[in-house]
Amino acid sequence: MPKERYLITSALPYANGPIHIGHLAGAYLPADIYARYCRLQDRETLYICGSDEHGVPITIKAEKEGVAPQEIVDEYHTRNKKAFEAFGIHFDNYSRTSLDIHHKTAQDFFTKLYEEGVFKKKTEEQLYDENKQMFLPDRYVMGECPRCSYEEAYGDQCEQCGASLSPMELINPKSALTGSTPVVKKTTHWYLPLGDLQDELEDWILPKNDEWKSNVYAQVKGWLEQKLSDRAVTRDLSWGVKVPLEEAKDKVLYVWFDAPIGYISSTKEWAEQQGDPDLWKKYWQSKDTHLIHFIGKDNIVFHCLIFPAMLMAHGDYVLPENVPANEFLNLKGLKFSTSRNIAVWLDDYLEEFPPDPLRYALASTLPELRDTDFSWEDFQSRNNNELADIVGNFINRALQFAHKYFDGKVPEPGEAGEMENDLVQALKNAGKEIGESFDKFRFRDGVRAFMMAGKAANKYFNDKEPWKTRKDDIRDCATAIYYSIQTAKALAVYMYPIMPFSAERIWKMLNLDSSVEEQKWERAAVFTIEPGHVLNDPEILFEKYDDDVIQKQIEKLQSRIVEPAEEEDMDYTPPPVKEEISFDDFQDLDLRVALVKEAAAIPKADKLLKLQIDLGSETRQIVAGIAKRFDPGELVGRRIIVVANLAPATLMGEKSEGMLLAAEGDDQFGLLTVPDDLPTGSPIR
Ligand code: B3M
Ligand code: ZN
Repeated sequence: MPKERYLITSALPYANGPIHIGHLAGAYLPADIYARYCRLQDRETLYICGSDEHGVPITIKAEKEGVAPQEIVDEYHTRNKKAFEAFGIHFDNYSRTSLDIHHKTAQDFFTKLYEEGVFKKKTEEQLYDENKQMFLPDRYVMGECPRCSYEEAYGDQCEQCGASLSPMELINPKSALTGSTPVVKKTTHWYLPLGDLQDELEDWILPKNDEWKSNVYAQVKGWLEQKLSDRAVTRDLSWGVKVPLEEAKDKVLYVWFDAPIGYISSTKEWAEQQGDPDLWKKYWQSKDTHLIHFIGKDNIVFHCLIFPAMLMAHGDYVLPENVPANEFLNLKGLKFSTSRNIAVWLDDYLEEFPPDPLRYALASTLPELRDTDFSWEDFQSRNNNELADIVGNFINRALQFAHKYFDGKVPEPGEAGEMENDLVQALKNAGKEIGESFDKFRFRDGVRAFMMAGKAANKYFNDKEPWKTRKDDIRDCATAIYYSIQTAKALAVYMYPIMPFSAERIWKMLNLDSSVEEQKWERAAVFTIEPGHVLNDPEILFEKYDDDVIQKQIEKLQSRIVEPAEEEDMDYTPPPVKEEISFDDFQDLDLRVALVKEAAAIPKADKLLKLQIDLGSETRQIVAGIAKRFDPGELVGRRIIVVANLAPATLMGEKSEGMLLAAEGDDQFGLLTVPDDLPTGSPIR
């Protein structure tokens, strides 16, 4: 019988920042568990991913840092690839969308759809930032979501309700670059007519009620009910895959058009690495491939509607069989926020801890049907009370015993009794239950079933009391150790998808051939280790973490949170920059440091204060419109900055010889000042 073929993908993370545990819990850990499990089931398995290196998230980051987009993606591609590897996320290929092979694949895809007349070309009004002189697609514009009223929806998607949007739908749009209100301007784009594909999409999706997760199915059904509309797949930007049309050579493909094609180009790159460049076709162009996309919930619309619509319109490709999207993992009620640094970063974690305890803790709390919380306390208790006290303790005691009392060899067992039969049954059931759970994308249930097997093993060891039978029934003692060693092997196979590193360590301690990776799931509980087999020295499998170790992590997390000052800035619309002046014009201004000696109100002028200021060489009076902002007393003794050569004026009968400098936002106001040690009269240049 030919093997079943599985093509597994995880969302291509944007190469604009490091990976945090929210990402892992969404799209990577479940996919890796699934891929490892599929390999043990002897399925033909390919697990594909790569960096998403286009789109506005990349260019915004580059603009913020004042570097080229390529520099950003080079940095994070390398860094994220390494972190995934260290965490045991075992992709068959981790590609990147800036590669030629991807640009060509995406362009060919576009060209095929173009030639088949799939796209609609439309000239429509789009938002435009006059200050920056550019159109504002996607994340360049933010505003209120027309569906759920979330105030920070992006031009292409609302991350709160998941809806895919176009910038013109946003209520109260603001440029993400300048905060200004955009104007509208006409531009031409190519649209994917999702509306025309609605029936085909419904015929494909609606029967999936039983197979797809309820959170995914409900979202998709909701959008279908609202009717799909045309989506532009080209953009007026320069960073991205160039549109392969002469008349659109200044435009690029929408990142959500090219990125999912990245799954295909990553598979192509993999095929080339195998020395068989056509091998990718077997995966993508056979109708019997099980294509499974692992993603976070904010990517549902793209993977369940837009990409399938593209694949349908193209015609040569298999459609996803399932899209087991996860909800969000929060930090004890906080939403992960890269900008506010509310995150547990993967590379930080790996500097201090081994991968498996986090893999286990996350797998136990995956946001499979609703948002869940990660906490360091939960991490600690899962590690200490479950991994160390149950699984680790069992493996250690069994191996220690074999070393101390049976020469480090597997003893010859006596007859199996009820306890042995129960143990074997528990192991077989566990294999079945874990497997069925994984096959249904219920990873938490699978993890729980694994830990139940660990508990059964630990209980067996306790109930057998080999430390007693050693003295009065050595045969029964030998039976206990023989069964325990076989059980350790079974647990290694069952834990491998979740905790591959620890599984392989058990394998080594048991001194078994090859690796767990090479084993077969259904043979996990078959007792294959012969009496007399020599065991290696046991090691502690899971180290316990004390309160102070965990406390340190909690403090680290708290202390790094950045208050959202930047976000407040977003609401402020600065006035346009004035006309250019020459350097000489600037030089004509005489700005000086002055010390406020006296300050007083002016009768009948409730906005004005008069100040006596020391300019070093002279004392002057200036009148300033700051009475609503300051009490006169607060100003005395402050070192301010004044325009010293401004023509004098008379305000409310008071002479004013100069003007002080202040900054004014919406409600905020601040006097410009200088450090105290600057002498009065110092010029400012
Ligand atoms: N880079 C979005 C994200 O990281 C995107 C996924 C692409 S998958 C084709 O949320
Ligand atoms: Zn919304």
